[in-house]
Amino acid sequence: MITIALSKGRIFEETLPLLAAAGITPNEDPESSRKLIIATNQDDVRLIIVRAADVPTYVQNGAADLGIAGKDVLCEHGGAGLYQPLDLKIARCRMMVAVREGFDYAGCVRSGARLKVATKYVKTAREHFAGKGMHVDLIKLYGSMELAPLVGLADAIVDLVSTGSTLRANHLVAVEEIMPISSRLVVNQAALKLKRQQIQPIIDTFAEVVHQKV
Ligand code: PRT
Ligand code: MG
Repeated sequence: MITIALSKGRIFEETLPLLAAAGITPNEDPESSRKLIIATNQDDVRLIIVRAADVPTYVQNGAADLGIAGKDVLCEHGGAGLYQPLDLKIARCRMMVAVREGFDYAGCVRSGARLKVATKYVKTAREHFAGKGMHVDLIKLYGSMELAPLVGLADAIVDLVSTGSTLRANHLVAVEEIMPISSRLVVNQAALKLKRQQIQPIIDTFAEVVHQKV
């Protein structure tokens, strides 16, 4: 049995064509089904539906053989024990620093002022600001980061931006890009050795689809 860990939403939607190319069709739609284990048209392939941030944990521990996770999630997780053979170039966005309109971020950077930064991505943010030699107080949030500068919880946020409409709607502006983000295929290293006959063709097919798109 091959188990693939996916999250609902954009990653699931953008993974369907990749699965289809590998001849895998889910028997149910996780958006409407409450099942967390979804069978497929292939008797020996199943999907498990987990939170996006939990995908690396399932794969690292061998509870799933394969998974698809954003680079944001993988950076926070650290990637230990995971083989990352392929950038799938799906669910793309950018990890950005954003502040309230009119906030003098450049001035703070120049003067070395201590900044309060709210984010779900504490590790990524810590490394980014340390790399710039900036002193920051990090405030861990679990969502709706955009609110923090509006109510005085933080001077800046580190968050993902795709269209920019969430920032605009909240009178925030992006002031710095930390890194471009896309989703990667992750593979349990032991599973790759033990089940290579089943796993390698899936990796190869995904790679073909990704390369055809560019
Ligand atoms: O939603 P949930 O709390 O269950 O978990 P999650 O947010 O981790 O999962 P999900 O499904 O929302 O995102 C899964 C992955 O998609 C992330 O790990 C990213 O790699 C990727 N991705 C791509 C994004 C976005 N684009 C994105 N725009 N993840 C989140 N966003 C959010 C962003 O945080 C911000 O709140 O969308 C908002 C901004 O979007 P724009 O279009 O207004 O700029
Ligand atoms: Mg989300």
